[in-house]
Amino acid sequence: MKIVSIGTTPVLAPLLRPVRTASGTIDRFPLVLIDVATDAGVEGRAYAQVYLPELLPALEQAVASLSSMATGLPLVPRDVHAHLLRRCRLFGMKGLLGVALGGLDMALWDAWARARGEPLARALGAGLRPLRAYHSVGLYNATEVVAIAEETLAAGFAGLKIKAGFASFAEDLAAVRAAKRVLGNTTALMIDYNQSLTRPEAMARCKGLDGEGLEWIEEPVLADDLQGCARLVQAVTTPIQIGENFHGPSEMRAAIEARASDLVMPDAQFIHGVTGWLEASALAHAAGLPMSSHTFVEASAQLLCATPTAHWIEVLDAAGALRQAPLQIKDGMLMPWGTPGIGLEWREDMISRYRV
Ligand code: SMN
Ligand code: MG
Repeated sequence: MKIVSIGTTPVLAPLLRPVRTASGTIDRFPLVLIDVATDAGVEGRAYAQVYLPELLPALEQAVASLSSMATGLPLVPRDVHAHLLRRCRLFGMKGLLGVALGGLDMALWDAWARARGEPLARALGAGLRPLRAYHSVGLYNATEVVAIAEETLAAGFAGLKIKAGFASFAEDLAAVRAAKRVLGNTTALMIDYNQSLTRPEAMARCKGLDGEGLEWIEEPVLADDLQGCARLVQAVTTPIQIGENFHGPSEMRAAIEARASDLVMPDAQFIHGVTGWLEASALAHAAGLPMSSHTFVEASAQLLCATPTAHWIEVLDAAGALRQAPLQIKDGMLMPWGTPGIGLEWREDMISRYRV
């Protein structure tokens, strides 16, 4: 079976509510939908994402450029991945190019699993199983967060992640305590600083949050400040979580060697797709690190079933408005779909409406 074409469609996907972070707000999710066609009529679907609409054309072009190097090759995802890494060796596969590789890789693996009539997890030799799911939202103050926490409980999530990084630590702490008052001790609460703090401020705020019963504190300092993260791991009891910005498995390996976190949460595209995720899950297993996901709920649901140290699945449903199948969340768990591949069937009417 050969790859005969790879199409890209840029869209600004609508969100239920903007994702406000301490490092910027996402009103609509800039996605590049990726559609792989083969000479056997099997298709593959996935998407890549950026966080700024201004970067969407560049991401689409990066996907198209890599696609030109993959078209005509046999549909053997690992071999295509290795071919693209070799071809781009001089330039390097980080940043936007690495993200494009991740999205393309997911689409190739989707086609590969569809060709076998299996959900991706089963095609990888794993059974489908329910995954502990948390609701991931933006930055909300102590007043606003109450309704969000109530909605989280009503929706049946096992956890809630709110962003933090207000101007004052007092505002962070107030939002945490307001959310905890609603969630109680049975529903987990995580916070995410999105790399917004300096090292001294991060040390002060993480120590100030110790004892608040948080599931984790995410990206308190810059994602590549491994020493800064390692110091926080040593200084506070609350688990430090990083990983959405690991550009490929090699950066995850470096973070593990630096003991930069208690937990890891690679992003399916940044980690370079299914191929990269499988390497990352082996690194986490060898290091004994619980491994969660970041966005890309469709592919992540399949991949976490094949991840030995699977921890949480993040539910921030960037492509939900464009996708036919609704998420299945009940009693705190997300049940991966049993349809072939990663379960992405587009709603063409919504794509027409939101394409740019
Ligand atoms: C996040 C980052 C970028 C886009 C959406 C959400 C956030 C998370 O860091 O962990 O969900
Ligand atoms: Mg995050």
